[in-house]
Parts: sequence; structure tokens; C-alpha cells
Amino acid sequence: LLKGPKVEDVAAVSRQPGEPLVIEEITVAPPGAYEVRIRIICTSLCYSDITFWKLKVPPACFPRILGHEAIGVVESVGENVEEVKEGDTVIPTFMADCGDCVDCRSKKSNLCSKLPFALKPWMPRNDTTRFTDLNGEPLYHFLFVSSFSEYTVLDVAHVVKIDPAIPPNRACLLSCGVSTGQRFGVTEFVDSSSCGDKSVSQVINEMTGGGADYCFECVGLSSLVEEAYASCRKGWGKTIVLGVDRPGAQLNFSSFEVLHTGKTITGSLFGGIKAKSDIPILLKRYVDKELHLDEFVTHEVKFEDINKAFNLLIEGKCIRCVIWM
Ligand code: CXF
Ligand code: ZN
Repeated sequence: LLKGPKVEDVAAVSRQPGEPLVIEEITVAPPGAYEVRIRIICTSLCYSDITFWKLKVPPACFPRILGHEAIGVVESVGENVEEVKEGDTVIPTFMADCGDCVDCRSKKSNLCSKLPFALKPWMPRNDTTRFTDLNGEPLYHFLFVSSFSEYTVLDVAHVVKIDPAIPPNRACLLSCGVSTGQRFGVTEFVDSSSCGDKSVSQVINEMTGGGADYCFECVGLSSLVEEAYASCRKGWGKTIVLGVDRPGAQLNFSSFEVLHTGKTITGSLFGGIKAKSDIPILLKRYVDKELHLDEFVTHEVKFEDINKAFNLLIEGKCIRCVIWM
């Protein structure tokens, strides 16, 4: 049973795959045990929002409140929440950091075992929603964050308290994209459509004299993961997969390739960072001018123009578009 007042809220609801989001009034339930309700200050658009907005096959689900890269202020907390209080500035994260399980206690892992990463459309602890539309219909969550809403409810393991002095339209990038990815630094670009008869990996092998030291695959698609692995150098090449393929997807490598070429391959969710300890470190690097967040933000729009942000990203016209509530 959830105690406390519901809040009236405005959210951008994704009702049909690929259709413009609908700005509508909804209600947001009070936070339950181990939960916090936050008021979003701003949210930025990540390509994963687009991927799930377009998706027509499982794990697609609609109507849904997308958005997972954001910053907000705690509005209220449920029972058993001591880590944050009303008024604290927090960054939501799609990966949990319960601080208590074997993985969260280990420096070697960011894969919380109490609240494991999953593509389920609910609150993480009890598979229920906190969102209802004005017809009383439930709305699905997204990546345990759902930030395209004035208010959202998160598990306390999915929020990181931060210094409120940091500009929100920069800090929000740490919620997903910048924590997961690399600094700027691309010097060459291979367009797969202009490789002629060659595969991308053949072109990269030729360009680099035998393959790259490191390959980062950012989509998760099996065929691209295989190409990335084929693009890295024998002996020491390392492939890091940041994207996630759909459930059940398989990789196809020969035993020889995997075992006897000296190459390694690994996945990396959220860049391998531990949300609660590492996000404050990354933010300090921004304050110290070592981490350049400003250059990522190419556009800023008002919440009511959220569909413009979708168009900009789909058309490849922006890196990050910050959406102000
Ligand atoms: C993604 C990785 C693939 C699953 C959804 C979350 N990370 C960030 O956008
Ligand atoms: Zn993302």
C-alpha cells in the first residue's frame, strides 16, 4: 500500500511506436518503501530512448514514459529511505547501486545483484507502476527512470545525490551517455555504405595495419559485435560492447577465433562505472575542467517541444539535446 498524496503531473507519453509523444496530464503515486519521488529539472535525449520508442517487438510496451538521462530534486521519500531527503539534487541512473550486495561491495563490478539490470517496464523491486493516465490506465516505466515526466518515482538504489551547484544541463549527461561513452577524439570515419566489396573490418584492418587496439561497439547488434571483434588486432585487441541486443540474440564466433587469437571481448553496461561512487568523481572532473561536458550539448528545448528533440537526434543534427521541464 502506497501512503501519501499522488501528484498531478504533466508527462510526454509514448502511446504508439514511432508516433509523436503526447503531452498529457497523469498522476504519479507516492513513493513506496525504498523509493523516492523526484521533480525532474531537465532531461536529455539518448538514442536508447529512440530505439525503444520505435520498437514494435518485445520488449516493446506502450503506453510508456521514456527518458533515462536526467537530473531532479527529491520531492518526497518513502519508508526506509535515509540516503536522500526532500530538496536533495539527484541524478537517476538505469543501473542500480544498492551498496549492499556482493557486486556493489566489490570494486570489480557494477552489476548490482539485488536489483539487476533488466529491460522490464516496472519499478525494480516489485514489478508495479507508479504512473496512471487520466482514464485510470497504467503507464509503463522505462529503464527504472522514466524522466519524460515532471515527476517520477525511482528506487533509492537508482539515484545518486550530487552537488546542486553543478549546472543541471551538464550534470544530466552523467546519467547515461557520458558515463557510458568516450571523450571526443574521432580522427577517421568509415562509412559502411562506401566500403565497396569490403567489410568494415577489412577496411579497418587495412587502415590500421592489422586491426585496432580497442574496438567499442555502441549498438549491441550481434552482426556489428562480430565486425568489431574482427576489426581488432590479434595478440592484444580488445572489443568492448556498450550496446545491448534484443533478448535471445546470439553471437557467432569460431572456437579458434575466440580462444587462439589473443583477442578479448567484454560487455560494459554504463561504462562499467559504479553509479554512487563514480558519478561524483566524474562531476568533479567537469568542475576541474578535465571532463568536457559543454561540447556535448548542441541543443536545448522546452519540454513542450520534446518531439523536436526526437527529430533532431533522428536526423543526426545533434549530439545531446537538453529538454527543460
Ligand atoms: C542502454 C544500453 C542498452 C539497454 C538500454 C540502456 N544504455 C543507455 O542508453
Ligand atoms: Zn542512454
